[in-house]
Amino acid sequence: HFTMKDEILKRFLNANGEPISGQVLADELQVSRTAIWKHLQTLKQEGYEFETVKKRGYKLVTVPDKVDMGQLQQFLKTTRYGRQVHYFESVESTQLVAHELVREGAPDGTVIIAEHQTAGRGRMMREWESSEGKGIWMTIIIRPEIAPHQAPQFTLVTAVAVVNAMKAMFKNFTPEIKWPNDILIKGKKTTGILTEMVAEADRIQALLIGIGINVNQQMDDFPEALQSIATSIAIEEGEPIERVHLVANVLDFLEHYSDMYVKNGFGFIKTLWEESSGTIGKRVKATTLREVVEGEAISITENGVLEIRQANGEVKGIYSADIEI
Ligand code: BT5
Repeated sequence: HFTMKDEILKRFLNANGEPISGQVLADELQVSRTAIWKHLQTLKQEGYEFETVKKRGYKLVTVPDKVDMGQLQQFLKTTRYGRQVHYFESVESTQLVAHELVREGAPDGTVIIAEHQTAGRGRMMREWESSEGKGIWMTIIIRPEIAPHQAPQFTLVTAVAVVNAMKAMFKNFTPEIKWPNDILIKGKKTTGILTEMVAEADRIQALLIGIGINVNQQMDDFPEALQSIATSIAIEEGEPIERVHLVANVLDFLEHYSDMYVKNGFGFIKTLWEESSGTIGKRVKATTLREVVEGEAISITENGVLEIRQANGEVKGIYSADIEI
């Protein structure tokens, strides 16, 4: 939640390195100077550094590379998404925290974000490698007015939001969506999406959209088993990235697209999805829980189902699978 400390931080960030008087802050925020000083001590413990400027107050000289509430509010343009943030240095999985918060009634757009996950997970309880401070490991709780069977479409809505946020920010590579939940750069995975749902028979209570984005890893930060299949934005862009900008952009796009989706249906998402798809037109092998389907990926349907034309001409619709291209 947005606290007094966040408000103080926001003012220092907005001041662009100019000093702010402790007395002015105290007057404006209607607290004592001691209270201001205590909040500054807490911020120091979090890695922010201040200098005292004689007769003029304090100035912010070092901002840690963190995706905390105070910094995020600087860049957000959303009305709901990311307006409530639960920030952690380390958690098992932001999905688990999100499930708890859903039970407690967390509002639409609540974000859980962690610098490090000790038990990050992918689909079907696979492991998701979430190295400390290098990626974006977050879950967004959303409460859209849709039927449970529409939930898988939100994986595609999210993929389009992430891919377009990346395209708006980075010029040295072109990210592609791999159906259903990956974003690849030059064929290597940079983002995975995990959509979970809490629902009654006919009504969604909440979707828990987990997004893992490799941002500032170098190749040797990845475990060996991932080095041939994973990459990060910094590797592909050629320079380190301020994660908080990307988080804000992803949330902006996601709020916009999910609102449009709820209002107007899947049609325009499908168009955006096709624009960034690295799957359509390719020969693929889809492994579902029941079977293996091989052929050409020809389209996604209005429901987000992937259609594959097999060698015998028969077209099969795939609802969920692992895809090899
Ligand atoms: C996914 O699963 O791609 C969904 C990943 C979702 C992660 C986010 S992080 C925030 C939130 N909290 C969580 O605990 N999870 C979500 P899937 O399609 O099943 O892919 C999993 C496979 O990707 C693994 O079996 C590995 O092969 C590979 N993998 C694991 N970590 C990776 C990484 N950091 N980068 C690229 N590939 C990875």
